Amino acid sequence: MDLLKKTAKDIKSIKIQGATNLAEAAIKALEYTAKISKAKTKNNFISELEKAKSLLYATRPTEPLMRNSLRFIVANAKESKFEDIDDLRKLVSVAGKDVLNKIEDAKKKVSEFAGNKIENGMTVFTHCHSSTVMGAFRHAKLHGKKFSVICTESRPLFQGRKTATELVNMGVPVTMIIDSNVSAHIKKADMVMVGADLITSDMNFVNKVGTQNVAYGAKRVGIPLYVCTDLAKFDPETMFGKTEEIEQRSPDEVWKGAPKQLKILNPAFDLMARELVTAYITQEGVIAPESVLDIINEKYSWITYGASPKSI
Ligand code: RUB
Repeated sequence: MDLLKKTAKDIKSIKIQGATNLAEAAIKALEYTAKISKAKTKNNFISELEKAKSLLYATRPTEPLMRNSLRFIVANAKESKFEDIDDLRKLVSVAGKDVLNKIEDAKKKVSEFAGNKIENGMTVFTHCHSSTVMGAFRHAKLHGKKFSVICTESRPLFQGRKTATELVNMGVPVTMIIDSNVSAHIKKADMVMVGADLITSDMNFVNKVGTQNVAYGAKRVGIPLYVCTDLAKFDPETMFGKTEEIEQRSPDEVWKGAPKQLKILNPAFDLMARELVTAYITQEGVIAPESVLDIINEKYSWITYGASPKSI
């Protein structure tokens, strides 16, 4: 199987998991498509890229970091003056590397800023598996902070086990709880740190299903909720009125062999209102939800590049 098809399959099945990891894999798959293209004209080359982009978009509909990255790279190729396929191939490779560097750089900064928020003696509550939140834990640990973590299992696919295993390997004390026990344990934490899949133009965010319980729990017991995220998870299409689609996954993940008449709902994500967010911890620092859009408009035109009401 070629790398494009394999990547699409692995993203769909969650073998490649989390917004950052899957966006990076999708960028590499697009670069690969350009590299092996046998197109003889620019039109054919671009249409191959567009096809690969659509295949990757369709794997997980709630992932703007992937969409923004692929749209930027393809738009660059489309709008360039180059006609020669080798020149276009190089351009895709350069734009791909540029976006990958931006993503890695953002993650490093977010991990550092979020890690600085963790103080000695703190207990941090997290949900699912976010490579960005893990980066914050790693940063805090490397800086000699003594802290502990409470993490959820994150059913039905148990991404919490990945979080717990990584923390155990890091030497950070961690307690795993079952998802339905969040309200009993959240009061033991000093703060919540979660990742994000998406930020909307009204500054709400989307993350793994179950985050809503965690966020309301944090509000109820009066502890802060920090969303550790690359600003490139902003979905520009929400500026044009798009209502974010929440990915619905197979009922088999919840109960394989369930009675046929039974309706099982298995959404991948929750949408959280901005009022539940203490701050977004981003590559631009720890910022209030209200400031996110201004920063994106001022400094991150690549995120909105090529997005239009027509793309909805
Ligand atoms: C993963 C999830 C993560 C975000 C952020 O969901 O909700 O919190 O994707 O991850 P899934 P990161 O397991 O369904 O992909 O910080 O690594 O981008």
